[in-house]
Amino acid sequence: MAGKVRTDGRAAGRTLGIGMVGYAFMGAAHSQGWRTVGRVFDLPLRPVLAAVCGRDATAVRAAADRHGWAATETDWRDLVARDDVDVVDVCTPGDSHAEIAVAALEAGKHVLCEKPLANTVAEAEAMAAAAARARARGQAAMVGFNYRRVPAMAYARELVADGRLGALRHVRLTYLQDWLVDPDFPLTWRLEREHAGSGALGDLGAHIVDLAQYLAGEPIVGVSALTETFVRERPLPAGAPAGLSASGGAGRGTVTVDDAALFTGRLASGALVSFEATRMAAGRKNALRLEINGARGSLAFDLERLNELSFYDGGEPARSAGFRRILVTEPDHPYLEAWWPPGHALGYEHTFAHQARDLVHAIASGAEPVPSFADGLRVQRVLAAVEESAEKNAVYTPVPL
Ligand code: SOE
Repeated sequence: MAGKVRTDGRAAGRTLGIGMVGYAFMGAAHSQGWRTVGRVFDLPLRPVLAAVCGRDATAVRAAADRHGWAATETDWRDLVARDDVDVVDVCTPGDSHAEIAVAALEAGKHVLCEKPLANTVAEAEAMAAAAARARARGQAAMVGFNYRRVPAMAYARELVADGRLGALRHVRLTYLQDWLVDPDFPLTWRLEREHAGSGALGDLGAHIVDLAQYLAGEPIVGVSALTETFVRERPLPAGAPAGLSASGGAGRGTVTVDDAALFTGRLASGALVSFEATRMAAGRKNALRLEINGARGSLAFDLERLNELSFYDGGEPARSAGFRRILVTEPDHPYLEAWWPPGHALGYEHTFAHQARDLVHAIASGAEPVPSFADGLRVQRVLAAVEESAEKNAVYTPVPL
């Protein structure tokens, strides 16, 4: 499936044609990843930005020029049908993930799909089934939980898997943003259930559910939840959003998703997990924070300081023990071998290059990429369970004094 022999660039060898659907915030981030990955990492296949697709011909041409795509399409079916596209990268709102990803897999393409995998469990099940059929034909399907590719997160997973924390007791995760705190922020697609599936829950909660299961190496087996929509009506948008910004126009519409989700869960081993996802935490821009406490030690992480990991080793003598800060920039830390000398920090955008790197290796070796569509489905089931629990609203009122 992968194309012509090329010898320029670090990723010498056969090319791998990428076709991307969608070019807004996530499309821009994925473009950066695809543009960079073959120049930084030694890869068995050389990604080529073959074509990008969007409905507006002028806007997609401008996006192609800005982000380095060779050609444009205005119908995703035409992108999927192109001979120079080996991988279809789905960066559209959730309501089109299933249709595009399943069609691309059935057309023999590899697929990378943004998170959350889908808007519903039924869609995610269809996607996971299509991915399993495609896998039997040698195709790869990966879901874009990019925060697994923060070097400190991949290293944290190694520490947990190596038993450095012992049996896990607590996992605590919060993901806080504030771009919805203004009640006049317009009703963009991320606030409409029919397009986004859910609100803070699917947008941010999906990341922390995936991280909890990834870091612990075990599934969440039960949840109990509260969700809330604080601002129920907003101005209709005046035009297309730019990143997370947008301006309001005439008229108002109803918000059909949650603004915040608060839930607890239990891991298969019995460890307790707490989650909080909101886009209304004034002053918190992209604050994904977590702490894991085990019988032998603890870990703590803050995405706003993503080159650092705090580690407490309970095996050290009490008088000198304490949380210490590990600067995760050494060449033998995950993904760091190809970047800068120690201490020369990485950022958000690098996670997309790492994601692309891992997918290219999986395609070349025939290994199943992780997170797979089955992993995406597991997250989707947790999100659905959270919504069900919140709807049932089994709240017990304390007896007044
Ligand atoms: C918006 O809330 C958003 O872009 C999410 O959709 C992304 O998944 C997250 O990585 C950053 O914030």
